[in-house]
Amino acid sequence: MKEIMKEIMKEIMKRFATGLTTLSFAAALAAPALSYANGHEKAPLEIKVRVSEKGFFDEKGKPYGGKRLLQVPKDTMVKITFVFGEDLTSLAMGDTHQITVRAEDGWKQETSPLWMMNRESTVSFLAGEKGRMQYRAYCILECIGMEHLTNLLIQVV
Ligand SMILES: [Cu+2]
Repeated sequence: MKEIMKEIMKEIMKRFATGLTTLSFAAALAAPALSYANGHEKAPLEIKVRVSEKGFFDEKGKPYGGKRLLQVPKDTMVKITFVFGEDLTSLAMGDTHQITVRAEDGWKQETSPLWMMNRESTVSFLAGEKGRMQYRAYCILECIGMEHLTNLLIQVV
């Protein structure tokens, strides 16, 4: 009787161990599939850009524009999250922005409208895809400060 119990326990332990192995194997298979679903080995580059009546700013509050471009490495998935960045005290707080990112060949992607109730929207693209070496981001709505939201240059390096 004791021997039978031992055998059963052994069998249970064996199955348990096999089950665990199967699980971790499945997890190992699933993980890269999730991270690299786009088929590119590099991790995506995530950038936040604040949008306000004063223009485009980085996370530290430094303005883009003029000679200050946004540079992104070639063949990298770039995710730019545009963030509604109006001051609470500004009239523009009630404003709405909507940003288009456009390449020289006409490819473009738009954010959703950015305003108080929808403060973030992300645009993603593969930098340098189809020979695109430069992108330009600008607001497509008539807004306060639209003259400052015409030219965020994104350069592929
Ligand atoms: Cu705008």
